[in-house]
Amino acid sequence: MVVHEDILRLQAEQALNRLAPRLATEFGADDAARAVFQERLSAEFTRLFFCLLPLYGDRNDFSGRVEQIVLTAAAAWRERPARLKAIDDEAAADPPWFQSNDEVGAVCYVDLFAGDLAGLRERIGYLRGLGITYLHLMPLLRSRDGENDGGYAVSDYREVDPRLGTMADLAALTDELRRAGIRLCMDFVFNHTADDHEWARAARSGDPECQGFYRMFDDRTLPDQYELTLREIFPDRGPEHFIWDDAARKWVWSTFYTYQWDLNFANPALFRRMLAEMLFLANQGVEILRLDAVPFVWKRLGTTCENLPEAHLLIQAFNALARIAAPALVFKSEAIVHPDEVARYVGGHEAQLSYHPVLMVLLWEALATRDTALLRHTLIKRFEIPPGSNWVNYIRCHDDIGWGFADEDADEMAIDPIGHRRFLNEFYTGRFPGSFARGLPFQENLDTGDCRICGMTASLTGLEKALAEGDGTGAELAVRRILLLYGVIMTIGGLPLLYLGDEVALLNDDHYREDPAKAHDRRWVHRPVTDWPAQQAACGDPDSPGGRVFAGLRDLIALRKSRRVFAGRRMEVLPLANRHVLGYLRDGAPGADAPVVVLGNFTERDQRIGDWGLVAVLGPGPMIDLVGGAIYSFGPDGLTLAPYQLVCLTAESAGSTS
Ligand code: OTU
Repeated sequence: MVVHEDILRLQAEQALNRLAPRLATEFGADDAARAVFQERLSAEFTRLFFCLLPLYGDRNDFSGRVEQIVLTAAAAWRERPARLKAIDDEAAADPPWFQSNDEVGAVCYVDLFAGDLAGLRERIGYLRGLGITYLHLMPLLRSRDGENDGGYAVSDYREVDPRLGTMADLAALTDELRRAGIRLCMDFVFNHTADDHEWARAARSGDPECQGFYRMFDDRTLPDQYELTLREIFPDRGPEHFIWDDAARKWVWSTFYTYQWDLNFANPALFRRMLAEMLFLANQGVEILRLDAVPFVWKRLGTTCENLPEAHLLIQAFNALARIAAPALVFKSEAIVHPDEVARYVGGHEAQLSYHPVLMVLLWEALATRDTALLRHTLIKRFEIPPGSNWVNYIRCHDDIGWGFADEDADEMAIDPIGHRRFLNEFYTGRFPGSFARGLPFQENLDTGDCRICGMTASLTGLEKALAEGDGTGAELAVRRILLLYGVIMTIGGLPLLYLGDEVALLNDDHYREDPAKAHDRRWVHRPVTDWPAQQAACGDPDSPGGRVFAGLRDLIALRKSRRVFAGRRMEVLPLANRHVLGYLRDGAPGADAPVVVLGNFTERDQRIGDWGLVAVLGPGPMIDLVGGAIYSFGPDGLTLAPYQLVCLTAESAGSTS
């Protein structure tokens, strides 16, 4: 039966009308709050309804479920503190804040970076000094004892890990950060909870309601059928995605570690409960939620259970509800999957921000191969995303690097994707002859030879090896590699995200091996503890590699902030004849600053660029490099870049404007 869209719209309208008396009761005498809520609800309701309908519309209690979901949002809006309602009013700005060149992100674990939330407050000055405006604190909610996947096994969404502080401390921190011009980003780990979350504990002791929050099975019939089409996520664990729970006497779906139990979003009651948790976090003052593991949140038999259309509807529904009850809230999707799939989560109605994993991996790829061809090809194909959204560009994060470029992109460049990934793994584990990298393999699959890479930026760019060998030239090249990679993400368009520790070139840290809760997971090698006295010494020492990186990075951040041409993501890859050099043009919007051409040399040799096309872009006169301050002229020999040099060229006459 084809149901005409008009009829569905009518149904949505009727559902909205039925809500009015319920909202009147919910808000009581608070007419002002009700009026604002009602207005936003009217604006978003049809969109919300059309997301929920395919998810839950086949249930005969559908309209009651919709009503409960909206009432949950209304309750959260009533509880939203006035100071946050004030920032909600700024949320509709066009262009949105996250497209500004003023924005620079940073990410860390609270305990590793600053001990606890009180310690973090003391580091706000440090972050400000670097120019940070967006701070992602990795999981800081209460998580299970022992192994907890770095906090990605959440035991309670409403309680901060007691070792770090309290929820009140967190809320106060968001205010203090905001006063310092920094927005707080937190993870919303919503694909799974820890196996000791109160719902999981209740499910274990037989509570049918809580059992319905997870994906639990009496026997292997369905699990065996699902397994036929699922992909291995953590190959070290083997191919299984289900764990037998003796207390519940059921098989429980767990995509990641066995103690991370996947939530069942096919159950609208669970959707509503997670909505309440999400809005609770927003009401603490968190402005950006990183949607952890988004591809996995919906499952359907006979599929890979990744990136299903329903996963998108789910996020769109959450987005619509955020627009209604916490408009300042922005989503960042964490989809580390095929680039086509990554892009599908991005947009004003879904996730306004998204990690850009393919840029990250191809920067590393270009560094290993000294060839920017695949990087350029991919950027031309894949940099574009809808208006109202932005990329979050990064070099490293707390996870491993998996070589997630598209096979078809590689094929188009006559590169064998499988062989190429094998080479990259060999290179970054330091096994490839002549490699400068000192990474570790992660989740090596002995059947396929596939693996991913762990390591700090400084260890992957050659600093660890150079220092161990007393090789001064090698250390210098490593520093330049770090600044080249960060220079690209500061200037290419999108919001750059600094992995804290990289700003002083911290190396791999082997201490995790001594902790039985961490020893099995090599990602801990790139999660070092910040040693503040050492860090401060490094920052102040312009001759140490850490000090060089710190000063260089601070200058790059200042450069980004000084020119509006680095806002947004209008970017054109230049077809330079020299494949060792990545070049792109930033020309901003009409009326913005003068155009800038960025050129980056991905090799340890001088590289000459003879493309006269550059003259057409920048004019025939002298050019100034905004990074080093030198004046360049395009002579008969073109221009020459030093090893790993990054320049931002603009016509000299435009050099002094801002
Ligand atoms: C995320 O990563 C987190 O970043 C990890 O630290 C967690 O372990 C994991 O979720 C579970 O919470 O597989 O190797 O496409 O690739 O979500 C990292 C998304 C991961 C997944 C990603 C996941």
